[in-house]
Amino acid sequence: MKTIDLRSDTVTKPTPEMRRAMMEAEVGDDVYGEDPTVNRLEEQAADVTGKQAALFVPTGTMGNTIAVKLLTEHGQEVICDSRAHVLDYEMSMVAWFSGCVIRAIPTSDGLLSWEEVKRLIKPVSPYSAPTGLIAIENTHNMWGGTVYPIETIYEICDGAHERGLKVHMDGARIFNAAEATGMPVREICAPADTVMFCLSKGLGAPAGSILAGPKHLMDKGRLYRKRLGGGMRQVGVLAAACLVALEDSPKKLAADHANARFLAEGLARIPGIEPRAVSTNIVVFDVSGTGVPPAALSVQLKRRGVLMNAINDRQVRAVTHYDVTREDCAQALGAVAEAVTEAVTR
Ligand code: TLP
Repeated sequence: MKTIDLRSDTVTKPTPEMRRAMMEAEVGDDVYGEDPTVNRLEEQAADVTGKQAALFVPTGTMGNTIAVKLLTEHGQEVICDSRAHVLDYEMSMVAWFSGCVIRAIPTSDGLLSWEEVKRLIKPVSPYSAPTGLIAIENTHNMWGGTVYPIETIYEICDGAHERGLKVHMDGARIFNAAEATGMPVREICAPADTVMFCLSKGLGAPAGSILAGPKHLMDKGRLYRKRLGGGMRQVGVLAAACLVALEDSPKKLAADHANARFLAEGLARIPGIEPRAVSTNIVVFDVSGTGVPPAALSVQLKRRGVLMNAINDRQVRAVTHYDVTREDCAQALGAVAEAVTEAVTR
């Protein structure tokens, strides 16, 4: 039985083209800046984001960690939404590596507004930690792949810059935002000081992310990357797959988005299940109305060859990607309906 893995788009396997490129990659020692394939990837990533320079990092977490370090001083506050990846899933690296605390804003969709941010900005004073940075997540993972309207990004960035603050965009899935809005990536992240995006999620590379921003910051970021253990030597073998991902994969995202909508429509027909509106490739759905706890549902689905993660005590997340087809999604819907009915009638 084929396992239908909807736990995340991180599970995508490299395509035959990526594997071929990996095998043929020209490599050198990237710590000396001598890996031609990494250098090419960094140039293309700078171009696609419209930033002066880019840095190839092993993970999105390392990209965010370096960005926060570059844009803050020890003892400052970082404003983000209360379910941000930097807050909930990065093992307190904001505190651990940058010595900052987070000021979280509760939202109903993961998207901050300048009105909310403005109220929480703190000046230097003898009491409070001054605000240094605003981190925005686009698309927003745990709220179901929600997308920032471009006006909101400008309002936040312009407002922050007027006050001498920086903005980092956690754009792990910025290509999904580009697909959803029809805007080029470079326009979406233009007003942010730095942007991180992942090649290892919907774009399908086996590993690798990019941090992009001003050249002087990326030069400094290279040192932080080494300090964090991210000097990866002949890593052109990975960069080669990332170049293919950058070139080939964005055009596949429309199908992922359509599959996510199909999943959500089907889930909405199952009594007791309430999916959030879908904008990209992530479906977050509330199962509390079924009486089946999310973790139990996840176990039941696994027995039926379908993998989805419970993300809290009410919600389950399903993420579409190029390794799941429309038929797989239909089968996954059948498995959810069956698991719920079985639990209810037992
Ligand atoms: N997200 C993963 C898990 O860590 C939750 C997933 O399965 O979705 N920013 C955002 C918005 C992310 O969703 C992720 C990974 C990261 C950063 C970190 O990327 P990696 O896993 O490469 O460190």
